[in-house]
Amino acid sequence: QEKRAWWKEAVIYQIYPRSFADSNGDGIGDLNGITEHLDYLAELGIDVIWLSPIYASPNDDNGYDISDYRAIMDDFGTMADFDRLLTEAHARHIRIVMDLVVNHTSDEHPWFIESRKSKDNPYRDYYIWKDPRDGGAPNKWASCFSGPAWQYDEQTGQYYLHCFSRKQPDLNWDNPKVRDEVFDLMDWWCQKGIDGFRMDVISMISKHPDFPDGPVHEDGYSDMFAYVCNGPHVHEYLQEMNRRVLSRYDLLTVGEAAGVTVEEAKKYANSAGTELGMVFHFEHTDGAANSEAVIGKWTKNPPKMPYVRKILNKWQTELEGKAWGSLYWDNHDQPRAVSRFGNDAPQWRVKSAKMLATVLHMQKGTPYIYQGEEIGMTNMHFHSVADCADIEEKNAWQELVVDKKLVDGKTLLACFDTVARDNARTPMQWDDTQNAGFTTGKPWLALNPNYTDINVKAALADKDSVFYYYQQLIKLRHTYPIIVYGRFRPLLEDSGEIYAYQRELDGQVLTVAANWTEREVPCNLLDGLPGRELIANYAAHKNGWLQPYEARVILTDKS
Ligand code: TEU
Ligand code: CA
Repeated sequence: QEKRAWWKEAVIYQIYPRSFADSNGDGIGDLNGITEHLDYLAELGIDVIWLSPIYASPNDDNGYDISDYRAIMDDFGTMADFDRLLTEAHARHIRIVMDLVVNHTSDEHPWFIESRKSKDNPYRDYYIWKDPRDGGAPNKWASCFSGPAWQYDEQTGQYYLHCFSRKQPDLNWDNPKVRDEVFDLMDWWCQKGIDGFRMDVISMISKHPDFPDGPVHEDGYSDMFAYVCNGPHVHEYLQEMNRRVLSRYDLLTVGEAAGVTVEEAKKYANSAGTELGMVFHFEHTDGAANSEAVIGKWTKNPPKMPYVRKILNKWQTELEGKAWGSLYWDNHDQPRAVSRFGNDAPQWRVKSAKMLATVLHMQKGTPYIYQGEEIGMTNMHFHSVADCADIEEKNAWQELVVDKKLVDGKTLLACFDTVARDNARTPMQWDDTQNAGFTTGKPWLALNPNYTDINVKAALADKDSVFYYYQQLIKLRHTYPIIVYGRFRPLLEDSGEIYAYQRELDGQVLTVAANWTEREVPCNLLDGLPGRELIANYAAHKNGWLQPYEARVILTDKS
């Protein structure tokens, strides 16, 4: 029997503050903008908001490069605004989970400013510095955002490691002082009354002590992932974090665990609770693995349902009784769910968005909704690299199209339309007025022009909208323990079109069937099944068939 916890029963809503709501007309979403829309989130019924980073930052990577962990980014407001947001959220029984970005800091963080000054500076070992090798970088690792993972620093003649951008130097977690600092700042936020942490690339805090090259690719770079993810001390450090901070509060913790396997996840999110509550894995969203890539993560192709199903089913069954899972289709690093996994053509957008929501929200684990997903927001169309704001896209363009000419611009733009992070970062579409009610000024990133049709106002006015379907799914989760705690059992695993499974708890059975295609598909799984329909995205079903993108959920009581 699963141990109960509020964060296992909760539904989380992720806010990317820069793109959510602008309260002061500077074109940038902010904390007061979020506070103004809390009633909307309460109406949706979510329990928790995960805020992407709101700390002081030079914004090389939109706040994932932090220069002061105890201050609010000027663009987003003040600490008083934050305190008000926290109070107002709590008044609506909505909890707030902060993004904790401590694999790296900004190069403008005082620790790094000190660290780079001299080899004997007390902060030197806060970061990872190495001597040059053969007059060049210490090894061949490529950074996640193109180019080498090492940056040479004139001042001291050494290189520092940055797994992400040059302005995101990696902290040295092997230094106990670094761990003290991190645990202190976590404690500071806990004292404020926040409700948890989403931990950015927490699987990367322990690096292989030898920094081996690994197999070097044609372009002269090697993959660092095997040497930076799930490293030798990662579990030890998280257990220390758990002892020193997490266990002293009642928190939701979710580790963003790049490179995590299901075996590793059983340690990070172990049921004994010695590390984290749960982790995000990337096996079902990893573009390179689930559809043919053009280069690196860049692909033009949709993922294939049987692959996605195989991955999700594996995580459902393998974690059972051993670790808690998380459920998501998209986030601020991923394309829009309905465009990637569903069908965003006007005639199928609503149906397929509801189908995807059903498949995910009836599974075991804590579901995450990314802002705009609940109204079926879609991917953007990028006409040129000038339409992109994301450092990952801009660097990829420079390296792949301009410098190395490995792919032509048209192809890379098509890949951007398919998987670029900016798809998720176009501003939230509130209504059909200018700039979708997101801002009265000039938005920091162009809106998706389809905001005239797809927006919150329209969704709230239409009882068949994606919004009300999500609202219903959330209510169901809050009503039926089987949806939270039921054991998962896969069905029809050979089907190329249908994703089906069951959940079981105390003799009750929940049966879920979803047609992942725009064709009618024969299916008699639900015909004559005793019980009642909890939710469906068609008003009437057809015996023997699942209609295009049809999804249904039947609850059968103990006989
Ligand atoms: O992401 C880390 C990560 O592993 C990826 O999701 C990565 O951004 C993606 O594969 C690039 O294609 C986290 C944050 O979610 C992301 O926004 C940050 O850019 C990154 O860490 C660095 O902090
Ligand atoms: Ca603003």
